[in-house]
Amino acid sequence: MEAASILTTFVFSRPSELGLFPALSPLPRSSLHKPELMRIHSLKRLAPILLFFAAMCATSLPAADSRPNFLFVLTDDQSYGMMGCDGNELTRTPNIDQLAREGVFFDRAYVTSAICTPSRISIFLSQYERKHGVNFNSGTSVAPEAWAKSYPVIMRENGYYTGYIGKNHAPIGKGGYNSGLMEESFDYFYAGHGHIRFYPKDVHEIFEGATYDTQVEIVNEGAQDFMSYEHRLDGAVRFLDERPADKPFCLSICLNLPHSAGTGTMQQRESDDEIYKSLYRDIEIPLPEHYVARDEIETPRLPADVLRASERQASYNFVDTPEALKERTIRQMQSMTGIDRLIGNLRTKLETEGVDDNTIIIFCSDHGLFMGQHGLGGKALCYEQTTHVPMIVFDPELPTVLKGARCNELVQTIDIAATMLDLAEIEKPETFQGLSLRPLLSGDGGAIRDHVFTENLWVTHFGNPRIEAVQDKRWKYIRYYRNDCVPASVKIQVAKDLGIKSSTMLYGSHDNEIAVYRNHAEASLRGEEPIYEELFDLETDPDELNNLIDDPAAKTQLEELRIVWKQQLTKARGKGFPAVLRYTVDSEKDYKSK
Ligand SMILES: [Ca+2]
Repeated sequence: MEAASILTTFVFSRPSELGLFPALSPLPRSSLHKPELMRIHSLKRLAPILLFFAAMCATSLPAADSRPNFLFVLTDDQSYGMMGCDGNELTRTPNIDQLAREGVFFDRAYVTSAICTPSRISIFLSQYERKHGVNFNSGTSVAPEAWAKSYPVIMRENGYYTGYIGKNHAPIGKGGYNSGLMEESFDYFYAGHGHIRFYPKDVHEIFEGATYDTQVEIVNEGAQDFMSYEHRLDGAVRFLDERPADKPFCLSICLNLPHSAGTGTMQQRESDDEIYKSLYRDIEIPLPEHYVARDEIETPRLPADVLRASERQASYNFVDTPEALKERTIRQMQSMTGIDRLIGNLRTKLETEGVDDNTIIIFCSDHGLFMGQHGLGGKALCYEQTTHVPMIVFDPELPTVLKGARCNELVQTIDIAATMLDLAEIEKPETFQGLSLRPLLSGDGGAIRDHVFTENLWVTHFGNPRIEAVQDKRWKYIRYYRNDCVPASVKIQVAKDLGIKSSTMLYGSHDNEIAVYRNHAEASLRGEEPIYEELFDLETDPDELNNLIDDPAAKTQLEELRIVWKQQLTKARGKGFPAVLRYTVDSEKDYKSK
């Protein structure tokens, strides 16, 4: 396929139309001392030649490694459509829009599992959840041998200086979040395990010394410090006080916004930036298309025995009324503008350090979230609202024709790790299931995958069913399986009757749940039948309103996708028992659910 044929023209608003927030206080960017160092960017990517000459000269000075740096920013629960560049006309995101204007915007990017922990592990390991086997309800953590094949560990082994900042929602090693393996796996670690909320200092000691109180600004301070040649931030776990000038870096920034745990804890404190207090509070906030308030639901979006919506976690109840939804929407918009300013600050810092023309920036979200569309709240579903995410790849060396391009090819978040290794000229391990997007970034290639596979194995008392979905560029087929879990409402009542905490009943997996999860992961491959199916024509019905599963006119597409479903599921599962360790309330003395 010709490069030109995969692209569509996209018109951006001019930055001046988007507003520059003159009233907002700027964040400190370069208050830290920067030593005079040779600018790596002038070497660009002549690494092989330079390394060859360096070896020939055999001097005592190390040769500068000019492979590209990577700056990977992952947001939390950000659906497609929350920024200017993906069609939001109210939320101001001029810096991210500019990044999209200079990079490639992947318009058909999908996660693998639409919930934090499995999605983030999928990104680390470049594996579907069906293969890696870790979720909130799996009773497992990632085994060290699996983690050894994660992109940050591989990049570090291959000479990259690595950093991790923000929120970690992946239990790694024996003891999960308490193993210490995550901290020691990076050269620079400045993150909290589990939610870091809007005011991270309230819940994580590591951020105690931060200048600011709010999440995005704390993350910004950490990222600025990481990119500086001299590290000065007290809280960060690191081995060196200097970023080595002769190594490329890979910095992963993982936010806990616009996630409900972040927006739900915003308090408009006096010390908050004006963005988080007054922005968007004087404009009309429309309800999302297809919004249905809880009291007005006549026919549930999914049959009540398929999705037990009444058992949903209370933290998503803000979707139930227009008033509560409006307040939450404003906070999400404020968060997105805060994140946008972070992106602007990061790019300025790259320029200051002289590495902007050798740093690849990747921006993505771990999955989306329902905001009351069709009466739904929360995630862990395989609809577009939860699986379709924005993805931008900015490479300073993109061919001119691709700068600002919209790529319409199907891609998945497991492709990010494969892409970074490919661009860093590092061979990917056999355990990777993702594909490199490099052909789409060079204009050399057409489709890299014909189908997308998404799934939900977070099947608990909160009422979500197991789900498997396959889709091509036009058609999408979804299978739902029975959820036999005791409902949350029953557990809460029993806890009340016994006089014990309901959280004891609701959170934390016990050993027997490892078997339940494993059984769920294998059941459909062994022949379990779905209790409900859906088929959508995304071309004519992008909001997935008309289920064509019984439509004779769509019989051919259904039959074809049923075959694809089995192929994709089998491929996603892979072979052998997943590389996981027992990680439960029973195995850990100090287990805390994250
Ligand atoms: Ca998330």
